[in-house]
Formats: sequence, C-alpha cells, structure tokens
Amino acid sequence: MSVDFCGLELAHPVINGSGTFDALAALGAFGEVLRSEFPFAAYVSKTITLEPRPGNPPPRLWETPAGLINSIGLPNKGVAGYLAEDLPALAILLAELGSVPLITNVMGSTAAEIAELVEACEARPEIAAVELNVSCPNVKTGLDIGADPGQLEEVVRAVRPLTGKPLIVKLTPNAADVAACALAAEAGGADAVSLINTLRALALTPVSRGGPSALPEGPWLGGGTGGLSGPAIRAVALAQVASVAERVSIPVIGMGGVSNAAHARDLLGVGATLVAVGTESFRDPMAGARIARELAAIVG
Ligand code: RRO
Repeated sequence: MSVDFCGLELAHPVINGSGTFDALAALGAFGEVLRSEFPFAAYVSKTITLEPRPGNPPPRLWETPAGLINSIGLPNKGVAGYLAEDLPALAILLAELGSVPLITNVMGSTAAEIAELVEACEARPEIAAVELNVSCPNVKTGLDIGADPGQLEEVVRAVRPLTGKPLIVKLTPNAADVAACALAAEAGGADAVSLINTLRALALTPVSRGGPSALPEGPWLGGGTGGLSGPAIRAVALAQVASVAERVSIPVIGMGGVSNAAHARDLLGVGATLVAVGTESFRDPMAGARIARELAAIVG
C-alpha cells in the first residue's frame, strides 16, 4: 500500500488532519502503544502562526447528532516556540518510528506573514513538507485568502519560491467554487491540495428541559461560530474531493468524516492520493492504524 506523495515515500495512504491528533500528547498518554503502531503514514502538525495565540474562550466544542463543531481558535506557541520546543521532540519521535514524514501546517493573515512562516519551515530539515492553512473558519484572517481564487493564487505564487519542500494548500469548503480555488492553488505552484476543512456552523446555547436556560441566550461557542466535522460532512467532502480531483493535475489529500476503510476507499476512488482521518481520532486515537489495516485488506 506504499504511496509516493510529492516525492515522499509513505507506508500507506492514511494520514491525520491538522489539529486532530497531538502526537506529543498521545506519546505521553499511550507511550509504547503509539511507538509500536503509529496510526499515520505522515504526521501533520496543528496550525502554527507567527505569534503565540491563546485560542478562543470556552466553550470550544459542541456535539451535533452526527458531528462536532469546534471553535478552538488556533492556540499555539507561535513559530519560534514550535521550532524550539515541539519540533525537536516530534523529530525524535518520528525518527524512532522509521519513515513518518512531518508536515507542518501554518497560517498567516497576509502574504508577508505566510512567507515568513514558510521560510522558517524551509530552514528546518526535520520538516518534510509545508501545508498552508487558508481555510480556518474561526479566525477572520485566512478565510478570505482561501475562498477567493485570485488572492489564493497570488499568495501561493508569492511563497512558492521560498521553499523547495512540497507545498500543500489546505482548501476551505466555505467557498463558492472549491474547484476554482484548487485550480488557483495549482496555478500558483502548489504541489498538492488537501480538503475539506470544517464547514462553518453555529450552535446556540441549549434551552434546559425545565424551561429557559439559566445560561445567557445566543451562540454557545466562545468564538461565536465554529467548524463542523465528522460523519455529518462526509458526503460534502466526497463531492468536493471528487470535483477537485477531476480538475487538478496535482495530488489531492481527501478528508471529511472518515471513520472506516470504506470511507477512505470512497475518497481514493474519486481521485484522492491520500486520505486524512480527523474527528474519528478523538473517539479512537488508533483509528488511523485500523483504517490503514482495513484498507489494505479491501483494496489489496
Ligand atoms: O483552530 C481552529 O479552531 C481550527 C482551525 Br485552525 C482549522 O483549520 N479548522 C478548524 O475547524 N478549527
């Protein structure tokens, strides 16, 4: 089941969606189990910004009947903190595992900010590829870049020469024409696109059974709106991945509601080269390994 992805040799086609699996925290929680069967063939970091961010105020999660709305708001140490503290620890873990390349996901609100992030990643050999998050639905910056093909092409074109590493553009599903955005990323020089990020969603403060809630009415999540993921978005993901894969010539990483091998096979069947597991890893941290194993059994 090994796959060549932009020149990286992966043991199988299953990776994680950015921000859905903290490998260092998982190492602390699961130790040897994680070392003996790491769930993903490549590891994608959470989104890193130039400056440290505390993230959104709580509540940050809301469960829907078939999904999860998150409004995490990019909490991270900033690029300097990530490179100094997380990257060395991640590099040791991934090196111990053999060949699990590290993909670092970054987000900036301007081309200049994104350029600085890409340059910082370029300077570190531990990072195998860079993923640009132009699709966060929770923070105003980034949304416009990813949803507007003209701006997206301009940004990708501006940062492309700054790295020799594979450059992946993670697309937003909250755009009028996702295939047009994918084509714009490709025209700007992206080596691959990944999709879908979460769908913009709103949860309201629940009314308690006995009558109106004691909590104030209005949006439940501290950040206001959030992003919907999980089984609820799988059919949307399948449609968007199919329409993008039909139009672009670069590899596509498909994700959205994958919780078993049949779901992964569907995304590969409509043209994805790799499949990412996201929300399911919160229920079962070893889901990636299970899906990769089952996928090998059903597709050979
Ligand atoms: O941090 C977040 O709230 C977040 C991000 Br950066 C993203 O890309 N997608 C998402 O659902 N949440």
